[in-house]
Amino acid sequence: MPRPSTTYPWSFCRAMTNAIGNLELTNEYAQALSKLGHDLENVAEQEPDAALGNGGLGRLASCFLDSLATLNYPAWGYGLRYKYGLFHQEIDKDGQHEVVENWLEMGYPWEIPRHDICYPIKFFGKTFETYAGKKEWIAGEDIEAVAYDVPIPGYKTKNTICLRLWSTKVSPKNFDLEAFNAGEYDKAASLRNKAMRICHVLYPGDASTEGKLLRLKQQYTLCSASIQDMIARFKEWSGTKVNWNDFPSKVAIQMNDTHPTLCIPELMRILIDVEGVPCETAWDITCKTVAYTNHTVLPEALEKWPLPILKKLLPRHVEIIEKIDERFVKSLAKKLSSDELEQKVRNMRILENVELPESFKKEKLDSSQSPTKIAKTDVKLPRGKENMADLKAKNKERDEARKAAIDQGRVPKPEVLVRMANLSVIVGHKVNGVAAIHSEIVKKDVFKDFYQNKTNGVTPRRWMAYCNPELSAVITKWLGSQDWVLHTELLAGLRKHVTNKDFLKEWRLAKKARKEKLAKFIKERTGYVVNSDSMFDVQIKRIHEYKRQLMNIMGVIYRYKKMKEMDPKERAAKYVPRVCIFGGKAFATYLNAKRIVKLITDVAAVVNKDPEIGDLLKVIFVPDYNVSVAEMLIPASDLSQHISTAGFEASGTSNMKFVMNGCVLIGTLDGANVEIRSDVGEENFFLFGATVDQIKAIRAERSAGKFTPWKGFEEAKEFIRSGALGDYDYAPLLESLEGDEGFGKADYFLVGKDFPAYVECHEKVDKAYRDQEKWTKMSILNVAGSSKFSSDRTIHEYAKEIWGVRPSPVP
Ligand code: DL6
Repeated sequence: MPRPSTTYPWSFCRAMTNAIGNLELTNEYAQALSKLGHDLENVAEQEPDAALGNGGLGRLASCFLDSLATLNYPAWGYGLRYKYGLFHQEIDKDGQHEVVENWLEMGYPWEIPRHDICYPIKFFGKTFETYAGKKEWIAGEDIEAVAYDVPIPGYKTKNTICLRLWSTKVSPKNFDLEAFNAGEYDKAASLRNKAMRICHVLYPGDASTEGKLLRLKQQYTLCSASIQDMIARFKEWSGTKVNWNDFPSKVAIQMNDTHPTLCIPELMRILIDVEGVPCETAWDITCKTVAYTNHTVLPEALEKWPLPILKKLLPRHVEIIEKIDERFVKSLAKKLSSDELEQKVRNMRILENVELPESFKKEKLDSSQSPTKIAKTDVKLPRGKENMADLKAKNKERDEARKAAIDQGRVPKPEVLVRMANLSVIVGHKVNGVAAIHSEIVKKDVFKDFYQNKTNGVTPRRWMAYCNPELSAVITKWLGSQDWVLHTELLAGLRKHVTNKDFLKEWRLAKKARKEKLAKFIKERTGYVVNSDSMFDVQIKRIHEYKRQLMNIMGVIYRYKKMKEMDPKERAAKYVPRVCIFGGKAFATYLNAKRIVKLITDVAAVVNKDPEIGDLLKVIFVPDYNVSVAEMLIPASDLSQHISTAGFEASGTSNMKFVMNGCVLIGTLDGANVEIRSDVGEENFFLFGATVDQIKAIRAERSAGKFTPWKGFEEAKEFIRSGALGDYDYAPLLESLEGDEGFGKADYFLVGKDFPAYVECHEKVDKAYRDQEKWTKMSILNVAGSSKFSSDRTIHEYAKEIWGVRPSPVP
């Protein structure tokens, strides 16, 4: 084998193994450790996962950092250093329990505390106008953000970039020594506790006002510290002569979803109030500096914050946001006719539930004014399904009725909300979605102009070379070099070997080696024994109704029921042995997601001990799904499920990882599945289910009472209801599949509608898997067609088309 770094068969790829792999020092490390009596794999496994994200969004950012470093871009990543990461998932007889994830318990050796890099962060207080006519914000709470740097080395390059994580503390000058000496210890430590709380946990509950304030404090801390840091570096670069107009050509900020949206008013505030830049120039600089990536079209995931809460916490920022909103509304008033104005403004402006002032309507009539710069944006903002053109008239009627009811005091006045996505779209110079179909939806329904597509990608270092050394070695051998790790387009070269029996055999052996490892891991984690000759069918991702783990487990129930109805010969002729593997965390307050977890484990308990079924069907829920578990499962999978309701999954990234590891997908035309299917070849992808275009008509049919569910679906529901799985109350979960109308009800995610096609598609999977040679070819052709899904391609696109940045290799 030409290169040492992928030949070492470790199981998990943590920061250490990733770093030594990228530095091409794996074998040297392994040898050095062995001389000291240690095994690299064991040492690597001691490292905890830094669980600083919730799912695809954070993991995508990590892949991007790897590509940025590898491709020699001068980039920085910013985040918060949470004391406790995403919770640790425990499963018992009642289902999922969340336990604190104490990843810092033993310290984290890869971070470098930078006590020299520390910025003040302010909250609450009031704003004043100074005698000089400037705005000043006198804060009510002062804390500090201190940097912890995690180096990210690139692959085969000297370029190492920095992930800077902020932790919060109080300055000693704010310690209340007087209170302490008076024995009032709680009072003395009160500010310190408030500061510490900010970086305590990822995504704290935000149902209460206190919870909302805490989340906003987190978001603002990230934005303020990072912007101050960028400005400090820009000033250092500028030397004695700072020309603020150079800022956008030196700094590009990519907002990864809406959580960092407060970067916008913070950059404006610092430029105007602190640096004395004129408002118009600050506006221009800010627009040219920030760009926004939208990662979801789910209405509930688009952040909106109550204006009074935001105002209380960040009074100066709200003034700036209100100004941006006002400019935007004025610009619309100049562009649109009076009849469209009200509805358009309602949809597009930053503030929700604010009446349009009469003066704007009047201004509309005054056509003499020239348009302002903000008039660049003509966007249609998210209103979910209600935003269809044909519902316009209905909406107008409804709005008028609602307004009358509010005016007459029959219903309370709705709270004014700040729509963070609208703010990002209005100010950002580019907006992009994360897969072609997602960007089409974003373009049509959400953000009409200023949209781009940047299909996501994943790093082939971690997700092929390091997590699957066995398959990587086969690829390297047959391609003749390891260059594919940097140039994934070379993977297409595998196609020409697809009829070579030796190649097919080596491929199968490599897959089998990973399956054996996984079988061992499953036994350790769950106690269940699985046969590694079975098909490994895997669905791992956050548990959500739109991702339809429910459809998967109902499919398993249906399969089990049918098997029980058959005699052993018939059963063995129809079905290939399968291990159906699930993994994923349900958000702590998302009850239906937790019920789905419980359902999977209940089905496992019944099926796995049924002697009549034996190895023909096993069900596994791997607890505490995280990156390390993914690295164990993905290389060992034969089939993986990406079965979201069409139009709901923005992209998905695990689908890309599975394809790169020679796993065949079953899925809907959703997210990046669409592009994957086209690149690997339609015959190498198991497609089923309603398309985005069909869904509207299906829902209409359903609410007109015209939908008759398939008998097989009713049988699966009946099995759950029957008590065969124990006495857990599944009624609320089953109710979500029933009824005629409503979000989250009436089978909103079309499980029943797609179920027959899903079951039929699995029959095709069984048939294809029986022919092992055919299946191996499909597996190879998946890898051969996976080139586009490298995050190297994605990063080059962002750099060229959004940031205007070129690689700058370290000399
Ligand atoms: O773009 C990364 C990832 C996509 O692959 C997933 O399809 C999408 O669900 C996820 N989005 C989020 C946003 N959620 N919020 N808030 O996690 O982004």
